[in-house]
Amino acid sequence: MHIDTDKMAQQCIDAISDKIKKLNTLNIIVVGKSGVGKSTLINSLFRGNFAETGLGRPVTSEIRKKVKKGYPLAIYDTPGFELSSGQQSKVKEEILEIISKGAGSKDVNDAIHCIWYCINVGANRTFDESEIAWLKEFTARNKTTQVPIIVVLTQAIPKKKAAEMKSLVEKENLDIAKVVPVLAQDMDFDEEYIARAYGLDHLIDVMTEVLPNELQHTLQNIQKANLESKKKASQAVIAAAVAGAFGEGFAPLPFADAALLVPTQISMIAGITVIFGLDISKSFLTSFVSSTIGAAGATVLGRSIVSGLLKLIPGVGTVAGGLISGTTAGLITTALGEAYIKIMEMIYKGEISKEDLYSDDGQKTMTRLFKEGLKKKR
Ligand SMILES: Nc1nc2c(ncn2[C@@H]2O[C@H](COP(=O)(O)OP(=O)(O)OP(=O)(O)O)[C@@H](O)[C@H]2O)c(=O)[nH]1
Ligand SMILES: [Mg+2]
Repeated sequence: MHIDTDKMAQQCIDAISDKIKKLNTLNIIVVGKSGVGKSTLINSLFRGNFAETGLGRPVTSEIRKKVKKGYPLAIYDTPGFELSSGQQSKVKEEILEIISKGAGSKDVNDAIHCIWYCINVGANRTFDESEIAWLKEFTARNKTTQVPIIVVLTQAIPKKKAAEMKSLVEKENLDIAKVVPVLAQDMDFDEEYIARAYGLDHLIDVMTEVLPNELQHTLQNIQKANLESKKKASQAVIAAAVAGAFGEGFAPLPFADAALLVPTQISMIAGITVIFGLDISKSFLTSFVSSTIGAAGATVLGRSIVSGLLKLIPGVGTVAGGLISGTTAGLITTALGEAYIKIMEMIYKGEISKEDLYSDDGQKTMTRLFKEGLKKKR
């Protein structure tokens, strides 16, 4: 039996597009005065220049909704927020109306999942008390709906000023999730002084904390600011795949039936791809499959490859009676998943180009990563 790498790659592609289709849509309301940096924040946090997708559709007189086809995010923007106190309170009522509309639905896609209240730090600005007043009233009304509110301090430079503003807001003991200072993009002051962007990764961590499970993969798919968070979510995909398929009670399998394991691995690979949010081609997947589990040209877990691979796993040695245990299948799957994460990471960081992946060197790298994973003591 030969492993059909082409077929397996196609199954991965199908599983990826299926998972992408099934991603729930993340709905965020972004509040903040004009020019504070809302659009810059969105574009720096999420892939694909999301904020440039036009003005959006007006949903109320003050609020516009931005969506992009095939992209699991909706941003409710509040342009012109600072006009007058009458207008501010109108925005407040309209947000509450949108929230309560969604809260009545059973579908998670209809709910508002998070509010970012953006305040510009800026070196020469003074703190605007009316914003605290707005937040006080808003959080009181949000008691029953409990939509998490994150106060984002935008253009948070100088850091000292940002820290002062942070404690000013925290002192109010508002019912909010967190105050997060962010500099979304590097800021040039002159030739000599450039303030480096910071805080976006922290904002992703806070989002991870406040969002429900159904939206974790969506967040990872669209965010481009926190690699560690993607890796952590990917590790969880591996752990779930292994526990689900090869956990307790898994009876040892004869090699001939080992192809049964393949769907678990395909779904794992697809899950990790979705978390990284990268455009992955079928030829890349063919290359990955053939240089890892397919390296020996056998069935995925067929006899020859299994005996070859098992020699690498510490403490396993050879297989008795032509059977493969759940633990062993789990180890192979874990090594495969971890090698895939490393490759995704290299692509994400731009350390490896698409051409490199198909070269002999690229394939050798993939084989090496997989084998190292098998040899690792766990
Ligand atoms: N360097 C730097 N510039 C920023 C940052 N955030 C905002 N800006 C600049 O501030 C200006 C306003 O930013 P926007 O992101 O358009 O602000 P906005 O809140 O979307 O404004 P409205 O859409 O008018 O409500 C732009 O010139 C941005 O380039 C940042 O983190 N770093
Ligand atoms: Mg804007």
